[in-house]
Amino acid sequence: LPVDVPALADRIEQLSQEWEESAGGRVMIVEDDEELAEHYRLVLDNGGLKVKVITEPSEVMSELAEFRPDILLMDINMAPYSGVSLARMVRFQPEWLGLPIVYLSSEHDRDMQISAVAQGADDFIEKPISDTRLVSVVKARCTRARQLAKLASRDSLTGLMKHSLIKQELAKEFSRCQRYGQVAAVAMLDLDHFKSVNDTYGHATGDTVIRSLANLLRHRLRKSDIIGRYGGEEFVVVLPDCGEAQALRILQDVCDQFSGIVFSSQDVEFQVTLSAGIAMLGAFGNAEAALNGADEAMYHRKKHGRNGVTL
Ligand code: GH3
Ligand code: MG
Ligand code: MG
Ligand code: MG
Repeated sequence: LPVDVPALADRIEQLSQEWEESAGGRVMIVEDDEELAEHYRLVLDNGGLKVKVITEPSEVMSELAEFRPDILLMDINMAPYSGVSLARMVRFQPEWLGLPIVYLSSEHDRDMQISAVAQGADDFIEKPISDTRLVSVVKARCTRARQLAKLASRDSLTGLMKHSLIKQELAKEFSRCQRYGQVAAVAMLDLDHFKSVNDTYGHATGDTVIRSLANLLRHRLRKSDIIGRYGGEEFVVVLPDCGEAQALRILQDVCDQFSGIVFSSQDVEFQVTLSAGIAMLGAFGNAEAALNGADEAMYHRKKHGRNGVTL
């Protein structure tokens, strides 16, 4: 087989970068043997992972919510508990449906191992396991879990953050502003008369328009700005370290540039405008209220002429 050496080198480079990204991966270990648990903790900690050891199985559910691991490593026999029923319990929560669960057990019976995995886990590692192998398996799974979570939080049409992630990021920015007394703005953007764009040119063309705005935002805004598709034809942007005048200038610029784009559908050319509302985070008691403020400002703009920005 011919081997494409440069491509292979690129791939190896990419893989080692992913490996680096797994640093700080979060591992929860449920193990009733305290000495063994401490050993795993040391090994994984030395591998650059953040580790939480649970020796009391009944605490797993509450600790999960607190620690939010990327992977759960579990013993099977923890009298009077069974790891299998614990895994089933974890899986019963929609929130933890995608959490990798790996058994780490000295159970040698193959049928037992297969049945244990079938009941809600991802894999079974038979003890003893070498330290290097443990670190490598856990890191690989952490990397994959993080990549999946990242993918799941992105909108498939535009690649922008989805509703849930943008709200999370806005809340983070809000507390940063409160803590350090910084200024930041949040803006809500909504396409004007978009229903008629769809009705006239079709949904596929409508999708192109939505993607164009996403691309414009990506190019026009700073790397540190947070951009999300809030809903169908609604976008939210968060501008850290940004005062009123600057926020107005940026959003007005986005508005102008967007209205200048000429779309075409079956040889008919058309343009689309947008309305935006801005709120300064510092003027509100919480992130949710600031977002409502931006929404109200946007509706104000809709009522007073569209194609522009209101603060
Ligand atoms: P306004 O200026 O008041 O915002 O009018 P509008 O027509 O834009 O507002 P409305 O909320 O009534 O309509 C939004 C439209 O956006 C309706 C829906 O079909 C369309 N839409 C939502 N999501 C998508 C999408 O993913 N793709 C396409 N093509 N259209 C979408
Ligand atoms: Mg045990
Ligand atoms: Mg709308
Ligand atoms: Mg609209």
